[in-house]
Amino acid sequence: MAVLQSLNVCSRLLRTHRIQWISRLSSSLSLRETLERIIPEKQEEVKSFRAASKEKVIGQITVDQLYGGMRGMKAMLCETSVLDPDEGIRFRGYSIPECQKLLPKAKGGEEPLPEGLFWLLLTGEIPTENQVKEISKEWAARADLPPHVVGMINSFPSNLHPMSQFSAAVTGLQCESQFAKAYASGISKTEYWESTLEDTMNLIAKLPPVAAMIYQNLYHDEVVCPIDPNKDWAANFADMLGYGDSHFEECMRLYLTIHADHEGGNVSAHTCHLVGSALSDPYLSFAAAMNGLAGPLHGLANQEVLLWVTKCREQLGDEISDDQLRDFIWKTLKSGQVVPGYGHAVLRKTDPRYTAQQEFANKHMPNDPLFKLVAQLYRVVPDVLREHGKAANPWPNVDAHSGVLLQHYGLTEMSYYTVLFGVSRAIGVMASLVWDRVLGLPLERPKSMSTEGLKKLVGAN
Ligand code: CMX
Repeated sequence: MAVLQSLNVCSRLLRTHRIQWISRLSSSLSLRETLERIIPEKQEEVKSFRAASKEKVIGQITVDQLYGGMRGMKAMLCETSVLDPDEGIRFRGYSIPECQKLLPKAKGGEEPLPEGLFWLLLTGEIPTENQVKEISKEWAARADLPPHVVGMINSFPSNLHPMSQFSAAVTGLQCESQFAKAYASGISKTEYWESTLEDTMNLIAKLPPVAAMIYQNLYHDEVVCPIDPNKDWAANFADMLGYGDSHFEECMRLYLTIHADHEGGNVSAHTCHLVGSALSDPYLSFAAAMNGLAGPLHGLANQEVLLWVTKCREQLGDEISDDQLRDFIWKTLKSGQVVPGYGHAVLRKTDPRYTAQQEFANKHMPNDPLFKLVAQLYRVVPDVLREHGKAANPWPNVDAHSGVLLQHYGLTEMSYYTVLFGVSRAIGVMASLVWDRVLGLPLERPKSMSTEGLKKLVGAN
């Protein structure tokens, strides 16, 4: 008995030491080494799960879903994040407040570094401060733009929307694709993820200078400042935009973290996955995603919110009563428009990305008049939308709040806001694209039906 007990103690000690040793080892690995450690295990898990469960039914499709934008249809895979209708987004299982608490921060800062979220989305693990610093350094080192892209951005006409400039410039970067080169050289399918990761790192690194050039050309005619290799990605971006004070840097860290990923079915994520499934390279896949993000029902809603709120202030002044606000909202609805920043295809409660921004505003700009108006809208809009009776979700989404923060710091050019969303969205959709290649996901090709075919299928006249 005594021998057994001491054997148990020994094995527990060995296990504890092994766990400590593994976690010490893990915390010193690079991103690529971490992925190399994780990938074989995950591939095996998916392979055996798929083989054991391939006939299991996970849902049914109704005629209404076919005409209704496939809402609720479980039809795709996304490993990086999951969206719960009531709770909102979880990145690899972590809520936004948990990410705010656990992800590494800049020295003296309170908001998480987007580099840390990228690591989490790719690996499922919370990185150490050093690991995040390495990513910041790598992105700073990879940020140079090829001369033809600089020339291209400089020659865009000022009436080309910033999102069109952004997506065109990303397409212009495509000649740098390591994936396209590797594919052309005939690499094996099992190696696709490695060059996809290289493209992902290069693309994310280059997005801030691309976006900053577009901003400076359109609104300030200033030259974009060089990257500082000692600063993090968001702080460099803030500098390049010309707003390099520590509060704006914190705002950008939060902004670029919370907009990064919203599971797989939203238009930008789904587009990136779909285009990537044709083995179009990461640059082409991301440019396509940005063309989807540019729609007013998706990412452009942050521009729409500011236009709408500005119109409200122009018509009603700064002191607006709840009754006046109610009338203004009704006017919008009666003219057949949507209330921008409210409603969601999946969410049924206030978007936690809205709440995170509200908390930031409460901390940093409690007396900002625009923040007060947005808070007043939060009190008034949901009841109006309920009475209107159409929107399944009367609560605000991420876009209802982001413009307020940017306006406060002087970034007032609302037609630019979706570009910031796009820079952030790269983190999520590109991490997903790497996993698409890790798991060897095939060409996406669902079956479409005609109304005639559907009628026959369900036995309708
Ligand atoms: N104001 C007025 N009407 C709204 C509404 C809103 N904010 N949200 C939904 N509705 C309407 C829809 O237009 C639809 O009307 P019809 O039946 O006449 O077509 C009806 O309510 C039912 O729509 P739903 O099932 O609640 O919402 P959907 O899943 O079809 O659409 C979304 C979701 C986001 C497109 C919609 O809520 C909307 O247009 N919101 C305003 C735009 C916006 O904020 N978009 C940003 C979303 C977040 C993001 O992707 O960035």
